[in-house]
Amino acid sequence: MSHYPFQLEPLPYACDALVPCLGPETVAIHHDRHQAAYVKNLNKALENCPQLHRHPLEAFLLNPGMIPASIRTAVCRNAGGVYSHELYFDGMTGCRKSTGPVGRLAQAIDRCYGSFERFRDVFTQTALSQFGSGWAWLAACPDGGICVLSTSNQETPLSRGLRPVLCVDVWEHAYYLDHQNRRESYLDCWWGLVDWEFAEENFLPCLSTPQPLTAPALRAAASVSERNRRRRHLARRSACRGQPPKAALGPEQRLAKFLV
Ligand code: MN3
Repeated sequence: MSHYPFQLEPLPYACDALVPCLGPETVAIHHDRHQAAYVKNLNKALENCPQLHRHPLEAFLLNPGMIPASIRTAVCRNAGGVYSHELYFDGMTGCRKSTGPVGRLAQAIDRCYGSFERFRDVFTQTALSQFGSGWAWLAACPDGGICVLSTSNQETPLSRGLRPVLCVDVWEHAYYLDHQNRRESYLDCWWGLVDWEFAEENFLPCLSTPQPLTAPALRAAASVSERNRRRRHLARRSACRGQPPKAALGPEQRLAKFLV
């Protein structure tokens, strides 16, 4: 998640890779318009504050007190938007098949919730009961366990000292074109897209990073997640080989297709 100026991370799959759960129009608008706007507005908010330019994204969310009061709200909202959307898009499988929880995360789910079915039920209910715009999260707790929570707007679990492992966007823009107001229908098919290997990659560093979260620990975790992302994108690109080459279209071309 690097540092200023932040870039719009490309989608790790073609924008039609999540069909039928999420159509290409939903994914293209969500990534190329919504996520892009958070990146742009975050850079704009930080523009005249060079002392913040070396910090990773997570640092703003973990320690908002270091941001001058005049830009704190803008930085936190937009940094939260960038952070959450990267985790959300990376957390879906695209061309690969979703497997179900794996490794240490699968063990933690069983230990904390008794079974995957029970965990899924708690997570779904949490996502459904988030009133208005927000997110549902699977997060790692300081005691090595996991928990499920929802947040409003662009707040992330980092502000509560929890490490995000997986998230789902329940703002209506994430699903309205495909599911209208039926959030339950969106969540139901989202479970079939979850990339559990990605979630496990996020969870493992939480078990070894010293708690409570500190800026150096976060920086180390951020560089691990950056390396993981690069590796994952390469793996996905090769998994998607042979699929229609829609990912080759740039954002503006993709949107032009839908918005004529
Ligand atoms: Mn969104």
